[in-house]
Amino acid sequence: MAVTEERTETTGYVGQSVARKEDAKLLTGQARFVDDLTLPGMVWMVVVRSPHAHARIRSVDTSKAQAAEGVIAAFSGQDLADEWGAPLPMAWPVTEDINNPPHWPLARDKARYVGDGVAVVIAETRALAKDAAELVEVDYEVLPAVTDVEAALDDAAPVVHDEFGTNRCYTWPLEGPEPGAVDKAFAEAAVTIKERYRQQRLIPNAIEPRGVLVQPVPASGEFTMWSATQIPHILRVTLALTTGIPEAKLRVIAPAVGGGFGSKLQVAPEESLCLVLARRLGKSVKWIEERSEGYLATHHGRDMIQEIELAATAEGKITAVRVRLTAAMGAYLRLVTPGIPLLGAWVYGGSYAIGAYGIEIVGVFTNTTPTDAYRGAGRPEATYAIERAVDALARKLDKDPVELRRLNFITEFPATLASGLTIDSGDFNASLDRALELLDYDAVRREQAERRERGDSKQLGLGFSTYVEMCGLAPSRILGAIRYAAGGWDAATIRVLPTGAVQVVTGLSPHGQGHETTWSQIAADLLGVAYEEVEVLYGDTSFSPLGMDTYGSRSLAVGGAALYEAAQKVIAKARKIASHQLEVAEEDLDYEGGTFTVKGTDRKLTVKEAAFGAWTAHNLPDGFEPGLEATAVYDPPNFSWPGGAHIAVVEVDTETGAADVVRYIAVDDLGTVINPTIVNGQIHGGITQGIAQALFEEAVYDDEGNLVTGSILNYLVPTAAETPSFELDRTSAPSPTHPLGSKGVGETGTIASTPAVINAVIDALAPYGVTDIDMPATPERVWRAMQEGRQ
Ligand code: MCN
Repeated sequence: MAVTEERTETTGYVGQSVARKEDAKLLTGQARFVDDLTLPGMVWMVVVRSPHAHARIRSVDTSKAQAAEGVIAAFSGQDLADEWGAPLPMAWPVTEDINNPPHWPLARDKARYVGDGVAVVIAETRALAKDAAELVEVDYEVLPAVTDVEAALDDAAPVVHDEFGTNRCYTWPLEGPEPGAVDKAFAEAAVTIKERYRQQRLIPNAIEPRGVLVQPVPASGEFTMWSATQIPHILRVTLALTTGIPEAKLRVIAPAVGGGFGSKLQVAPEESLCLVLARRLGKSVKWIEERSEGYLATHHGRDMIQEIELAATAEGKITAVRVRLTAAMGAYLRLVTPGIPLLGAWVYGGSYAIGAYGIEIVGVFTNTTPTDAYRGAGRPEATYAIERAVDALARKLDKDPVELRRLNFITEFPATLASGLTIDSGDFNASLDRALELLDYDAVRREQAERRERGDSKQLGLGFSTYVEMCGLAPSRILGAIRYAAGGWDAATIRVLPTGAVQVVTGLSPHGQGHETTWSQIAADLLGVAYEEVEVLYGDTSFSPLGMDTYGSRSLAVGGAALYEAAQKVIAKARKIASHQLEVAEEDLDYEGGTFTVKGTDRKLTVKEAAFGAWTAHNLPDGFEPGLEATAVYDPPNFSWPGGAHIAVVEVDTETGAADVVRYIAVDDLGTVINPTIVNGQIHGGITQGIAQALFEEAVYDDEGNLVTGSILNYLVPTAAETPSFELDRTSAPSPTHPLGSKGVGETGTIASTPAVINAVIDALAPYGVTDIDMPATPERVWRAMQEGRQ
């Protein structure tokens, strides 16, 4: 990997690539994942899943399974009907009239996708439970299924939820402030283009499959749940609401979690099942997902058809963007399914100063695994559409795609978008300049021309993506305005212990992002202690009751700001102790790096000394509460707006159609960077996921609704061998609304990279007249596009 030297100037820990605190435990196998946990008397749950995409359940006979060796119980959906007061939660009813079907943890009347749970078996061991699950007899009446999102809107299509009489789930429109402005801009435009793109369905592949273990204490009615989840706090609230277990009696722990990428931002049927079965049986119940089971039962991502139109002046200034999305919900609405396409709805104008904007989203039920958050969630789709459309406009006008981008960039900040939100900061030209410099644009274009000239069998293509992203979810009042059921704030508590060691409790729930490290860096700098002296605690509702967890690249943008505010409160308290003990007014104290100094003297008191004084409580100001700790809850005033320029250089083998990414340059504006190595890792992973969508991955269903790509053998997750050595650099336009000036990074790579790669493939194939290609751009698709383009 080539990384240009980080240019942050720092004397503290922030900005340094300190080694990750988490890694010693992870690399030596001492981190404890759910599957490492065993409890006395623990039993195992296995879910019996429908082999049919659409089938009425006539009856479920569990008697043979119940009689099998080691089996403790077996239940159908009907058997467990009284366990829940409400269906699984759906927290984002995007419109008032949304069709919101009840989603019970086990199907009761119909199975609606291959993998839908229809029964459970609980046995002494996992193997015995699996064997007995095969003895459950389900009498299905198989019904015709529909898996294609557009076909599902046909009047003749099978209806997934009979009660609605349609597969349309909702229609959600958004138009800029001036009604009719979009139509007017299109009517007056010198040039218009209309493009149609397919966002294929993707399957998240966290390295650790899902898993859950619930321990009941029947005497007190208490439950402890360990789950491989991104959202222990949201789980606790929603499980309490749906199962009737009092919230205070339910403790949710996210132990070591091996990644999620959105797939563990869920209140899953299996979590709810283990909890109610532990209550019913009075035993600890464990479930661990198998990989191919996860392909069916963990939610999927993307799966939408996009139509995007641009209106422009003759010179290429974009005057309006109009978008229509047809988005697959899958068979049920999970936690935030309907809201995922909306997360992109505000940024289909990209980093460009467009005049007018309108979008309509239609959510559609299909007989497929439900969709929900997958890295980027709505924003990779938006960025793909606008970045490809800008290239299409450049082709139509015969302009350089770089120049067309520059012509349209937003250059004044804060910038209010035609969609209504305000980007607080950015400098898109600066990132693009730096990326072109790293690339050596002219040289690569020259080589491209030479290869074309000599008819080289390996043609070069150059693809750009100058993106802006909306992350750091989110200002609570905006979430409320768009009908999301929860808030977007987060919390931090800082305790300076008597010895001066610092304990930080965060409401986030990291699962690979390295918060122990970056939170330690921030706290150590603010409080003037060593990095090693900071301990970061997370992922357990018993000691961090306040939190909204980790997703949407919100942790640093929201939880990091809460950490900063908590530190300010601790410093303010310590200042009172220093003023009292040094016998000067608070204003006469300077504070830097953990030490208060009386102005113009060398009389000092450190935060550590103040903490010891706060513990002995022998000499505190009147009314001062002993102990040195503070909690802050931070609700962000705006989203976080990272942006930048990504460039892919692709070599296409014209004989086989194979596209190979040979160079990848990413220049991102993340404001203040806390830990460059962690950030690079986030960008590497993100870009790899974006390349995966462009070239490799696709969930394919057959006409009966079977998932054809049902295993990691035929669902092509790329490895390091399929990616180039990334060339990374950064520019910085610090966020004015974040106390550290930082912007989120967790999704940038995924959001930016997919269109860069596809634009590059299309650019390589320009001599063949190719202007479009579906994802993933497999060798076969590329080869066929070349043959069709030639005709
Ligand atoms: N960071 C930094 N400087 C910045 C921005 C971030 O040093 N300017 C650091 C943060 O302090 C944090 C990490 O980078 O340690 C990521 O921060 P942030 O952008 O706030 O993202 P989150 O921590 O909220 O993580 C969520 C994000 C998402 S939405 C997905 S999806 C994703 C991702 O993180 N899933 C991941 N990265 C992942 N990484 C791993 N290993 N596993 C996943 O499942």
